[in-house]
Amino acid sequence: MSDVFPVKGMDAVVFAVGNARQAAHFYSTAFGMRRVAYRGPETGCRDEAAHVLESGGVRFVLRGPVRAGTDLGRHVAEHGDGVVDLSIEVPDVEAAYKHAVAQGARGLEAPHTVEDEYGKVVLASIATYGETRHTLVDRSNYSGPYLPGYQPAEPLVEPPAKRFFQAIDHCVGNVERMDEWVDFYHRVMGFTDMAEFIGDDIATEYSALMSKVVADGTRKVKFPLNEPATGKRKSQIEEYLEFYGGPGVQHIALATNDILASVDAMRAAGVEFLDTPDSYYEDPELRARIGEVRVPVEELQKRRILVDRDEDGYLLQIFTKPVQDRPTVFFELIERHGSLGFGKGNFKALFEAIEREQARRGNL
Ligand code: TYF
Ligand code: FE
Repeated sequence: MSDVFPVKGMDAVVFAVGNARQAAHFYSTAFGMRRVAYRGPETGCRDEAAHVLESGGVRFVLRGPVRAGTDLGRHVAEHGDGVVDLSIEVPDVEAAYKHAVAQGARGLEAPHTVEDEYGKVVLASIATYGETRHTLVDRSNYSGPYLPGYQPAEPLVEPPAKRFFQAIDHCVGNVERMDEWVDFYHRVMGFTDMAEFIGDDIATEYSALMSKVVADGTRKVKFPLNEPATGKRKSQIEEYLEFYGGPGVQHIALATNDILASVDAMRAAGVEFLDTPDSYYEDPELRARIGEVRVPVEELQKRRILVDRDEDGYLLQIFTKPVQDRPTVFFELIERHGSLGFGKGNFKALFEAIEREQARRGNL
């Protein structure tokens, strides 16, 4: 069967923020990322400043308005800091865009080529949930640090000797109607369901949400989609939708090969992670289910790292608290050892931790 929408992987996560310089500093110091490119008034871009940061194969672009009256500024005023674009690298932008639009996607920018001294990039954009978009990128004929118009830039601080993460594992959207967007990714991108989903039963038991995961055929691009459900208390997804002002990206999961070292370094730099009670680690049922992992459970417990196992292997994961004032975007660190799941066995502990934070904010 031929893939109707071949993808190479995630190209970038593009954030709209109130102050790109300070955000770039945060992701440099607290996430160990290296600044590689910049565009702004100094390079002839009059309305915004944008810093491009990398960690292995992860690329973040932080865009902030530098003057009044811009649409970017309006976006930040409405949603707070958030993700505006989950860019996807594709081998053929023209074909991908054509397929997407024929399948009912709303086209935002038709395919076009941009070039500078480093070569050519083909770009097109389609709309997804809320005000989020997917830019489709073909950079196979480009050698610059990001896109034409961006100039190479020095790191903002000396990057750590060992990076904290090296790939985007998955990008999660909070939406009002999950099945509508699951269907969108099926139709528009030819994505298929991954096994794991949270049905109504689990949803009402400990947290009011439903979730399904769609992914491309190679499983390089994975998009879980969450919908609020009516439970005993206010859904964490409802809280997001209220404070973000509609659907948007909830969390970005970053793949690491040393979650212990990364958590230690990020905590030392001031990143706050969700707490997990000691009872989680002392539960004999968990101990039995988890079996042997690469470190003693005490090392995980010390850091509040969660562990889950399925038929394919295990995974270690931990979640930050929201990284801006609004209770919206957060991050996950994930270290996979065979497991292709999303930590289903941790949903109860995780959702209870999220609900404790919701309660602290007075939103439960
Ligand atoms: O991406 C996932 O599915 C996991 C679990 O609000 C999860 O990281 C699901 C919903 C949620 C937070 C985490
Ligand atoms: Fe996740």
